[in-house]
Amino acid sequence: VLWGIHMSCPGFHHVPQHLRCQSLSGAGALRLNDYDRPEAFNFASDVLDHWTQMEKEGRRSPNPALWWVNDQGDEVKWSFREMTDLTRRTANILTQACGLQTGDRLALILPRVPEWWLVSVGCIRTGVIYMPGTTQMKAKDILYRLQVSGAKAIVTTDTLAPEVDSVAPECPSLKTKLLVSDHSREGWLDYRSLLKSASPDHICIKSKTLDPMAIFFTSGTTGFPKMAKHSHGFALRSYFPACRKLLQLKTSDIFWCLSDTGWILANLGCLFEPWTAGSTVFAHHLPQFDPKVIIETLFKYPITQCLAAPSVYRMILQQNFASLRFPTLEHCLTGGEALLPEEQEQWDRQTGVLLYQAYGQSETGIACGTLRGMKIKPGSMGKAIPPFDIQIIDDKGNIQPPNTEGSIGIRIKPTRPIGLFMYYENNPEKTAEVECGDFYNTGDRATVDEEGYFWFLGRSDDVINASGYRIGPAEVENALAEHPAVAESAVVSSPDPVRGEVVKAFIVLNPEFSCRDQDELIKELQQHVKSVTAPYKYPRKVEFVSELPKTITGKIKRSELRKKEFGQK
Ligand code: BCO
Repeated sequence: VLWGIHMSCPGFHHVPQHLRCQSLSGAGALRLNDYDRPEAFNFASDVLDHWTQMEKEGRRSPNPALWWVNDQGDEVKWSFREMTDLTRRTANILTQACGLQTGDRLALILPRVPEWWLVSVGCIRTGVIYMPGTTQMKAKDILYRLQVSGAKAIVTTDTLAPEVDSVAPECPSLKTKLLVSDHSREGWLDYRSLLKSASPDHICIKSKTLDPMAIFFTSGTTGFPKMAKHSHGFALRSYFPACRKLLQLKTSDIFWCLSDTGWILANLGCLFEPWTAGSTVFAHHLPQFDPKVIIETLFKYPITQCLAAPSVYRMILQQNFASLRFPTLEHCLTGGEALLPEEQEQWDRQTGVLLYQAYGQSETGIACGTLRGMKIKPGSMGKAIPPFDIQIIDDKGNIQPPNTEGSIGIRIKPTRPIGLFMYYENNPEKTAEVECGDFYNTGDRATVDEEGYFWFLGRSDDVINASGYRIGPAEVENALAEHPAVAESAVVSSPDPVRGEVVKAFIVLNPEFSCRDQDELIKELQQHVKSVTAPYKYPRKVEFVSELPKTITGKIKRSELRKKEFGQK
């Protein structure tokens, strides 16, 4: 198995002299200010290998770089030296066994297994553009991603391999299927065997900061998810002093980010933020979400900081445990959906730990937040984090005064800040659509107060944010349309005490289904959606209606339905 590999750690590639810094205070070897734009940067060689060198020189505590556990009592603890070794081996697998080159795309669909870290960093070493995706995806979701991206390779486990095989013939670009498993499968390369025999010698690419690194799929109101493309600068942003203040991580910290590996939040919380600071990344396999397991884990392991979606904290609070005083927990951060002030206060009361909020999207990473130690205003998502200049704008890009509702805009002119997505791949129309004057328009509505704190209000379009998932209504409506009972549907967001918001479907039935038992039919439709697309999108609420509200041109008025759900006029 992986963790039995002997370490050899060959020649270490030094951090470029111009980026070196004498005093190391929690961050790695780069010395930058918030607005620097170094020409070259690579997270693997500039950050990971830096900490490996620190370990070798005895200048970092013996805490592991990655500490992974599962429900069966298995544990993996890898040092930075081991991470360097294993990710270099992985880089060689990608370029040699898989035949991939810099700029090729790889779909990375792995659960929280140690190999997720190895393949992500292996891609960064080689310049292969990785595209994380949730393991909840079904064959159709995977097919779309492989086709639209022209991916040359996919990495996944036994669970999804049959789904991939069912669509692979329709993906002419797909040349390599890499399996992370203890078993082999016909037509697939066996990652674990290859890792054992791969060479640990690899020379990291010299990536420019603005060279592409990763693609995150992100949902919109219409059509299929867009490809938000990020440069290596996305990882560099974790290095900027303002970003370091968000968590103030130290090498002794043990940081647990609970996000699914398919989301940008996991890239930040499981890779860039903690490792830039030389901290330990803690990970629990958690194949099925269970708040009790999270509570037990926070009691059992010396975790000092935690990052999760508000729904996770909410679900923990709703467990009614006798005590939530976790012995080592010092700092908690949340983001991905709105959090109510009373929930923030309840977390503080029950755990004795403040819950800080941040805000971001797949396009932005963490854009604003309440930095550790900064005054918390319950319900606010904090202040802009440089180099992002965030303003509330109107639909022409004019900056609005404090306490005026508008869209959250991130300044992109005259200079697009490091860390913001580059563009939507193959989609100049959508890229242009989100440009508004001098700003990138996030599509999220908010106000800002006189002290610069942002207050989230909701989406300006029909996109649904259910328990931290961004869901396009059309994706759910298309899935429903495949069921014979559905004549037409409109999908909107609806308030929910546990998940903040959930997906609700208003459905007009085909006449032959109108006398079916309604509860049974709802379950069947929900099951149907779960079977044809990633189940997190399924409508948790369903209402059968005789007709849908429409404009005179026949367009469904989702906003009318949504307003009704939220008790607005
Ligand atoms: O609730 P149900 O049981 O009816 O259905 C659940 C699952 O049981 C089911 N499911 C999951 N995997 C399945 C499956 N069914 C069939 N096959 C599978 N392979 O489907 C439903 C999934 O819904 P869920 O994931 O919302 O539910 P769950 O398991 O209760 O998880 C709760 C949360 C809170 C852990 C989950 O919703 C979550 O992880 N939310 C956070 C998402 C997140 O990380 N967002 C951040 C995005 S990045 C960002 O916002 C930018 C910030 C900088």
